[in-house]
Amino acid sequence: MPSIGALLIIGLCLVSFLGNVAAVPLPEDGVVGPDEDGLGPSCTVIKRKEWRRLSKVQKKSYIKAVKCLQDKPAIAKATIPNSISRFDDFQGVHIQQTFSIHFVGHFLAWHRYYLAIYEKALREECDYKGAQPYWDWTLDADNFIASPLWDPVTGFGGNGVPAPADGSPFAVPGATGGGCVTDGPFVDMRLHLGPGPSLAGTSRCLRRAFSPWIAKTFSNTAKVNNALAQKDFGWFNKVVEGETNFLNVGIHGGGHYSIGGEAGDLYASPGEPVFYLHHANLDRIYWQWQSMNLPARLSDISGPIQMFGPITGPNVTLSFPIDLGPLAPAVTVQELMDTKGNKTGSGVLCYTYQ
Ligand SMILES: *[C@@H]1O[C@H](CO)[C@@H](O)[C@H](O)[C@H]1NC(C)=O
Ligand SMILES: *[C@@H]1O[C@H](CO)[C@@H](O)[C@H](O)[C@H]1NC(C)=O
Ligand SMILES: [Cu+2]
Repeated sequence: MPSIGALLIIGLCLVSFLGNVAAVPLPEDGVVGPDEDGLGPSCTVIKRKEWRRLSKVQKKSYIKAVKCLQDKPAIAKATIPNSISRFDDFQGVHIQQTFSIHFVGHFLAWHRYYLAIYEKALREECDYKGAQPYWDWTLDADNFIASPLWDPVTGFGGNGVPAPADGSPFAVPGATGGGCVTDGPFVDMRLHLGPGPSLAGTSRCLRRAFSPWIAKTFSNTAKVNNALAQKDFGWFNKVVEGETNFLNVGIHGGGHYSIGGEAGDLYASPGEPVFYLHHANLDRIYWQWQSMNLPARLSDISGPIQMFGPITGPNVTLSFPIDLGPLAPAVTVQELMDTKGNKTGSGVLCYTYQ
């Protein structure tokens, strides 16, 4: 059993009213027509795009929707009493389930569903018209600090203020900053849950501790290609998640520890708004891997049910339940295998990547 300490560290719609004459609704950029595949119109497939392919207006509308979620009252108070906002609800559920959703066979399926429900909340509760954007961090691996994601106006703001090292032997290599963010849309954000496993009510700032070394070492194209080259899901998942040490944090850990601070907290990382763009990118890579051999890979699932579970099982199968607690009804892994499953009648999802 790994120590908890060790785990801690891994741890417009432009409804175009042309004046008030002939209101011609323009198709929302990023949404494709219901008939794009010649399939039934059971859902409208939305297209998730890389952050820098969004227009300025789209970027602002995404960030506005995230802030809206941070202002909407929680619905999960029955199980997470100190959750204040809908944004907190998501973070709280991740904190509660940390030990049952990482280093397990359903790690990618669980986070896939979690993201889809977050995207749904942005769209249905906060009037966001686009799809969940993703962050292709390979584009920033060699110049992490210069990433447009950290732009204070058209991005998520930058690094945390320098903070004294906490003396932890698990300090992230190359980490800088460490304190509260000093600019951008989340400069005044308050986190109410965490850090770590704590669900006691707090009021904390958003912390970041950029590590360009982590980005360069783990968030590069060679690492992604290595994951994509894996022959079965078991190996793909292992390569993506990596290990609980800084010699091999995988591309999952790369995204988390390159941002650091809240994002580097195995439990509380969804308190970092960029968490959702990082995980969308992992999900995109997962879908890319599946798409290389869809007939086989729409049903390839394996890996332990229990964290670091024994090789002798029990293992995750297609009928394994994925539970988001108060966020959404439970579904099976099977229902999450196809990102367009609701269109083909095999699941609950309805998005694709561009
Ligand atoms: C679980 O999966 C492992 C690795 O694929 C396999 O060796 C083991 O037999 C499986 N356990 C059960 C109970 O099926
Ligand atoms: C999936 O599609 C069906 C119609 O085919 C619809 O009734 C159902 O609500 C959809 N599920 C989700 C989760 O969107
Ligand atoms: Cu997670």
